[in-house]
Order: sequence, then C-alpha cells, then structure tokens
Amino acid sequence: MDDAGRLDVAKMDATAIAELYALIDSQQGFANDGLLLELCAEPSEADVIISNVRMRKRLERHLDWDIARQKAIVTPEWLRATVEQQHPVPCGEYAALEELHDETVQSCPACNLPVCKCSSSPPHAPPSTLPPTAVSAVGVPKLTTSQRILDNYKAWYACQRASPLVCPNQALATELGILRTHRDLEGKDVNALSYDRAIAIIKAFPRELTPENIDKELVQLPHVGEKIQSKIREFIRSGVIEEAQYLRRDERFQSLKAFTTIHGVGASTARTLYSIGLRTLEDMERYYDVPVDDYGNPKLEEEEPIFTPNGRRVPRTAKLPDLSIKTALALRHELAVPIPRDEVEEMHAIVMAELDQLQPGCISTIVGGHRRGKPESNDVDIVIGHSDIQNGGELIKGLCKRLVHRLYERGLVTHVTHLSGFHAHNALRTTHWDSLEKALCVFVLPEDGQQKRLHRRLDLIFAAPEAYWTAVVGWTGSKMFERDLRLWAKKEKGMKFDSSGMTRRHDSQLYFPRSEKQVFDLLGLEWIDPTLRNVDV
Ligand code: DCP
Ligand code: MG
Repeated sequence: MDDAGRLDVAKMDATAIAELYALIDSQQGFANDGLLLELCAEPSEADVIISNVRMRKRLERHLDWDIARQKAIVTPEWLRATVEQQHPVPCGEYAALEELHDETVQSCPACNLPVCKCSSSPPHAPPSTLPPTAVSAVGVPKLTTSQRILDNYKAWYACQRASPLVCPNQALATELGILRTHRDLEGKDVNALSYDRAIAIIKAFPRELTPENIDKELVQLPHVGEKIQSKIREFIRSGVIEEAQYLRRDERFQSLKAFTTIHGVGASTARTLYSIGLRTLEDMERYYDVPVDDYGNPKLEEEEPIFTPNGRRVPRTAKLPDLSIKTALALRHELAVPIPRDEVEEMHAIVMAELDQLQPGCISTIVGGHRRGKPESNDVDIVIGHSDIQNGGELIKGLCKRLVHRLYERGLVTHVTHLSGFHAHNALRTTHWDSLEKALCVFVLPEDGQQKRLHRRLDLIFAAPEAYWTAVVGWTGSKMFERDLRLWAKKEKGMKFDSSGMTRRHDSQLYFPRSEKQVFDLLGLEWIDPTLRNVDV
C-alpha cells in the first residue's frame, strides 16, 4: 500500500487507525475460503496483536508482558499483507518488537496452519479452509463516537447526531412513524419528510420526554413544527396519538400499507390498486394471477425443465428470472420473515466463498441495517470491492454479473431485479443509483437438512477501490442519515457525496477515501459509529 511508510512512526494518526479497523471490519465473518478476521477486545484472547509500538517499555503500558510473550505481535503491515493476500502471512518478518521476534514466530497463526508459511520463502497457496484469526489492536484506540456528538442532539443535520437503534422515546417515534407512513402512502411527500425530520430528532434525543419536561425541551429542537409538536404533546400526555390509533384500523391505510410490502410496489401503484377495488393481498394475488397450490397458498410458477433429445436435463444457464410483482407476491410469506443476524452472516460467507472462486482478493462489508446493529434485517446488503488498490477496479469490472450467474447456476439465487454495469461517478448525477455494479436478488441458502430455508432479498453492490468506502457509508444508512449526509456535503462543504464517490463541486475533483473514517474526515464530520446512525424509526 502506498502509505505503508507512514505507519513506521510510533504514533498512528486517526486515518491510519481507521484504516486498520476498516480492514479488519471488511473481513469479519468473511470465510472466503481462507481469511476470517475477528476483532477481539481482550489482547489475551487474540492470536495476533497489532501494534506499532517498538519498545518493551512502551508496550507494557498497554499490555502485560507475560501475555505479550505468548502472542504474535506484529506491525500494521502484517494486516495489510494478510488482507491483500487473503490468508494470514508469516508473522516473523512483521514482528513489532525485535525482542519478541521468536515468540512472535512461535505464535504465528500462519505457522499453525496445515501448511507452514513461517519460513522466509514465498508463501504457499492457502489451504481451502483456515481457522479464524483473532486480531487485537494494542495502543490503538478503537474509533469511538465522541461525547461531543452524543451531546449534539440539537444539531441541524442527522449526520451530526448520535441516533441509537432504540432511543429513550422509541414508542413516540414509532407512533409518529405511522403518521409518516400515512403521508407517504397518500403521496404527501413534503409532509412525510417533515415527519421524517421530526422522527430523526426524537431518535437522537437522549432523555425520556415527560409531561414535566416537554414544554422546555420541545421548543429547543429543530425540525419540529407546531403541528408535529402538538402530536408529540398528545402522546406524552396520553400515551397515544389518536390519529395513529385511527389509522391502524383504517381500511384504506391497511390496504395501501400491505400493498407496498410487495417488492416493486410503491405508494402510487398501491393507490391505483386500491382505486380499482383491491383491498387485500389475496385480492392482489388474484389480480396478478399468481398460481396457488392444492391448499390455496400462492406458489412460484414452475420453471419448465428443458431436456436434450437424449433425455438429459439442460442446466439452468438461460436468462435470469426477473423478480416481478407476481413473483414477489408468490414469495411474500417468505420474504416477509425477518432475517436473523447469524443467517445474514451465513449468506455473506457463502456469497464470498463463491466469489473467491471467480476472483480472489475481494473484500466485503455487510452494510444496511445489519451493520447498524439491527437484530433482524429485511434484506441483506453487501458492498464488495478488491484489496488491490491499483488494479482492483479492472479486476472487479463485470464481476457482479458473473457472480449472480454463478449463484443462479448453483440454485442460490432464484431471481434478480436489477443488474447494472459500472458507470464512473458523475458529479452531475442526482441519484446514487446506477453508478456502481449492483444486483438486487432473491437468494436461498442451500438446504442443511434441519431447517426450511426461506427465500431472502440480497443486494450486492460492487465498488471500485476509489468508491469502496463511499459505498460502505452510502449503504450503511439509515435512509435519513444518508439524506442529510448528501445535504450536508452540498450545503456546508460544496461537495457532492453519494455511494459512488465524492467530488468537490467547483472543480469536480474526485476524492479517494482510504477508509470509512476518511469519508467522515473529508466531509468535515466527526465520526459516528454505524450503530448510532439509526435515524429512521
Ligand atoms: N438507502 C438510501 N436511500 C434509499 C434506500 C436505501 O440511502 N431510498 C441506503 C440506506 C439504507 C441502505 O441503502 O440503509 C440499505 O437499504 P435497505 O432498504 O436495505 O434498508 P436497511 O438495510 O437500512 O434496513 P432493512 O433492509 O432491514 O429494511
Ligand atoms: Mg437492508
């Protein structure tokens, strides 16, 4: 890597630190036929300790010497090389302390693999499955969200505030969310956005709102106009918002909400369906002519098998089936089941193992709600890049399509909604869609003989090295965090930010952030942990 020299200095700067965490983050739970890095809080549990401290006295400030002697203690270059080569590289030549060189070699995880790679000879090909390598960083502070951000709940932009998954006023946020959905379903976008902004403020508010403090607190908050203020007061006084209670029982609201749970159906289509007399999802199944099984349950249209004249079945290599509204309806019961975290990680591992067969050296980050700490996700979003900064763009070009075809041939992907090719970041583009290689798929894990595997939504986003970290930030969300990030970049910094890159507006200069922290730095924003970017309900 081009900035390797900088890491020789005793004290790392924030960017270098962020990059190290990002490298580990990009490999977490990533079985890629070889490399699985897990960050552990306790150095005593680590296989490898990363430090740029070179002297015993300084190391002892962070780490007990007896523990140090039982570990491989390496410089940050070891991590870079390991990620680049996609398997743990021999630790000896990366030993941080000369004094502990021999202990580092003895504890080297690469040496404990079936094929020893601790000699100074070039590394052998990695064996097909390697145990996870636990990594701890010593003397390197983990990126934390500052107290300043935690206290900044009155800030104008959501990307300056800390918003936890569950906030002290969560029930209020949920109730306001009903009103927000109603405005959205009725096409009142401006009103819906007002609710989005008010909800965002409530999500970051650090104390419970009570009848005693409400008058004092509410007037100080931005984005909460008089109308919404009165709804909030109503909730704080009575525990409910009457309009939300009414909407929950309202037939039109229920129908429109149900229709929009189907992939591909937006508010406007939902209103059209309602206006022609449809009320339930069963009505919608009949309208879209979804086939049913013997018990009347919707089912997928059978794919007609094709046979050769000799009776051999022709493999599934034809055009990928599209995730139409009809298919989404047939799969609606499965697609509505939330995906637990371990299943998200299992899907990720399988996708990356398949990808490694096509192109070694890819890196990835699970983004979306999962990264923000949601216990269950509605879909799985994965940003994929390449560890080779110089040639990574070329290496992953066209890979999205190839991967989806491979997954389809293996029966792992059943449908695809959107496949697109690379487009360079365009400073004039107004939306982030179509600027990266993306595939929005339906995925099903292979049967394991124990549990029924459900069809799941999977979004794959391929990014060239210069767009990797903007894609990670852009797809981590939540939606309103992203909206305000774009607005902040434009209004406060004269920049254009989206998932596909970052440009200075006046001269279209393209930036190349090397870590997620650097994206924040370049935007002049303080770091906010992904788990504190839950700006939406
Ligand atoms: N995104 C965005 N604007 C949108 C849609 C998505 O900025 N209109 C970004 C932010 C989202 C991320 O993409 O967090 C992933 O979108 P999802 O729809 O998958 O939403 P989440 O992953 O946040 O939640 P879940 O999938 O559990 O519903
Ligand atoms: Mg998601």
